Amino acid sequence: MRRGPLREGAFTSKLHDPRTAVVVGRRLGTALLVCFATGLLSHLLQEPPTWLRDHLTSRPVQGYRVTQGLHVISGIAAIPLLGAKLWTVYPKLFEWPPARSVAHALERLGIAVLVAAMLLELFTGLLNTVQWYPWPFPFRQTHFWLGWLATGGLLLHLAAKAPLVAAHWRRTGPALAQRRAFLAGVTASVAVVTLTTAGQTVPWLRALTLFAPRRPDIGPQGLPVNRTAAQAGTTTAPADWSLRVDGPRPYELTMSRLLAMPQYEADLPIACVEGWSASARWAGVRVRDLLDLAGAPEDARLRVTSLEADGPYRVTDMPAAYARDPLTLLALRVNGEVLDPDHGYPARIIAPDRPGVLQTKWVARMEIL
Ligand SMILES: Nc1nc2c(c(=O)[nH]1)N[C@H]1C(S)=C(S)[C@@H](COP(=O)(O)O)O[C@H]1N2
Ligand SMILES: [Mo]
Repeated sequence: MRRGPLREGAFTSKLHDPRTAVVVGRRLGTALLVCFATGLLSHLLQEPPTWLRDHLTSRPVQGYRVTQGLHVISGIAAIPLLGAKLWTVYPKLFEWPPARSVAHALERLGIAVLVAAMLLELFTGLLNTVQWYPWPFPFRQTHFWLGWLATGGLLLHLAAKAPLVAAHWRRTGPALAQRRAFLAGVTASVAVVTLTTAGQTVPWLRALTLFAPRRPDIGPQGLPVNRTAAQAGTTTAPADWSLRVDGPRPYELTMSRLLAMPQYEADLPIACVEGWSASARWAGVRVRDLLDLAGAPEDARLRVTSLEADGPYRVTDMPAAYARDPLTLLALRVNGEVLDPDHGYPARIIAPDRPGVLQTKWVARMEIL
């Protein structure tokens, strides 16, 4: 049986050792921790559970841009780190005997689940940044539950390996030139993938944006587009478009009536869950003025419906903290021009510190809840 990789001494590199595994593991663990925490936050913001809904705040204005930027940056950085970590430990796959005890078998099974969940999690996340979904299951729910599975598996793995991790946290043997070179290579890989993709949300890295799926300054009116008006079937908004607001005092406003209301400006980013962000100067009517006109109570939530016939973001709910924020607009203009159809003409929602998916375009109706 003990042939090929199963032979005694089949792996000769000195770097398949616990010290290298611990050093790479520390970096990978840090990236995964940041990725998990920011991902969790993103899920909570996108679909706030009832207990959280009324405690969310609309500040800092760039909050979601920063956390979601970090989510995608740490996720991308984790890919070469996971590669390095798996290379360091892969000889263990051929351990002999395959299981020494029930505990050992269970630990190996746990690692199999951990590695599978982690690979699938990073793979689905990476493909989401390019909006490619070559699988039959829903991305968001799958990514969410795989995240828990991978993080749970990671904690169990750390618990099982705690003595080994502790023993190799500091270097015990002599410095190894090979290890230093390997770790420098890992650092360089992480730096390259990070620096060439982070520009999709970090403005001062824009010049290095070689591999990011989006350049945040390319698109109509200098802003990228995820779902175009053509894809949403809203290229030609009805000529008699008017905004309908339902509440204690329901009303309808035509475009000219909307334009006759006090207009405000706000510099706010679209911060897409896929990791790109772009700021723009929006102008339009304050949502809170529209709420007051409809006699909405201070703590009322808002439901916004798009002209779009269907699509996952046709209807969105907005907790009171966002609806009452003076920066939250029903935007009619962007960067000094009437909205391009791809950016939501005739009107769109723009609010501070919110995921891009909730910045509803082609608004038809608002409903006070
Ligand atoms: N009605 C509607 N609004 C929508 C969407 C959509 O598909 N339908 N996409 C959202 C997503 S995912 C993002 S990131 C932003 C992008 O806005 P932009 O195309 O103006 O940059 O719009 C949001 N608003
Ligand atoms: Mo998005």
